[in-house]
Amino acid sequence: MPDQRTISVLGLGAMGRALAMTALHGGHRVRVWNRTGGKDIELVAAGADRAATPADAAADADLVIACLLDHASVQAVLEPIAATLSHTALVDLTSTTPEEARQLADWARGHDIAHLDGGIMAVPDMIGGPAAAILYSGDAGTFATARPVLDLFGSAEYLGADPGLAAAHDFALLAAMYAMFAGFAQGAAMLRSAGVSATDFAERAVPWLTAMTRSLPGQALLVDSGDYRTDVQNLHFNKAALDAIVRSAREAETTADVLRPVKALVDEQVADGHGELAFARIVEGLRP
Ligand code: FVH
Repeated sequence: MPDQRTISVLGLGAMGRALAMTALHGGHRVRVWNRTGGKDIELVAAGADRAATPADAAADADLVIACLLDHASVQAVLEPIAATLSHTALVDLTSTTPEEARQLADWARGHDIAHLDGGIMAVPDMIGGPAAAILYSGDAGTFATARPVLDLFGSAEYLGADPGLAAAHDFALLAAMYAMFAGFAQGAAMLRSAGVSATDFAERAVPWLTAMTRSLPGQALLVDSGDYRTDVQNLHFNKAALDAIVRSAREAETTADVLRPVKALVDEQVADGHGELAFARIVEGLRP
């Protein structure tokens, strides 16, 4: 293997294990560490080296990958080994907020650690497959150097030098995902009282939501231009629709808890005199 590297993976939850196994299958030397024992058995059987401490894992590694629960656990694991990490490349694939990513980057800079933050847009089973995407931001040199390894995990996209950019995109995408999942739950609850299973609902929801996502680029143009004029389905129309859906939820003896914040945003726009404009204008109600 011409470009075999020593990769250290700190954190062997479901995602850390998937990353470590993928790096092993890519032909790299992989050192693994986890706070509690027993999660590395398959990896060690596949050829990974078990490290007793984070410092042992990170010592002289070409690339240190942290994949821990959250920012606090990243700090707890990395801060005591700052000296070991000095002059190595650190990729943090833990989900953190943009500010937390920037804080870690500042800390890393202060210890001569090259830092790259990553937002994983995949679940563990997808790692190494064609549907996995990971967004990166921070040190461009580290992205370039680590690229052959990062490409093993999924498509790798570098968003820019601001270390918070990957996390910002990650959480924006997750916000959209959670709203969609919650919308599915609301619809499933409403249909359940009509005796329709969630399975049947899902069969209809998938093509419907897929078709609706095609309107997103058009909505984005309105948001980016700030010009929300529309010939179709203005906020008056959407207010009437949401009022009826909330009544329908009541008839189905479910709450409308998922819809209520959406309705509130629409109501606010209409009350402020924007009823002739497009639904996308609710984004203005989300500004501070
Ligand atoms: N799993 C997924 O689908 C998502 C997809 C998108 C990205 N996320 C993020 O990836 C990070 C890790 O996720 P995970 O799935 O591996 O999570 P867990 O299986 O819960 O493993 C958590 C690991 O973190 C270790 N840990 C927690 N607290 C500490 C601490 N204070 N000190 C040291 N290690 C800590 C934990 O260790 P242990 O409990 O086994 O001892 C696990 O190794 C995460 O940010 C996701 O949001 C995954």
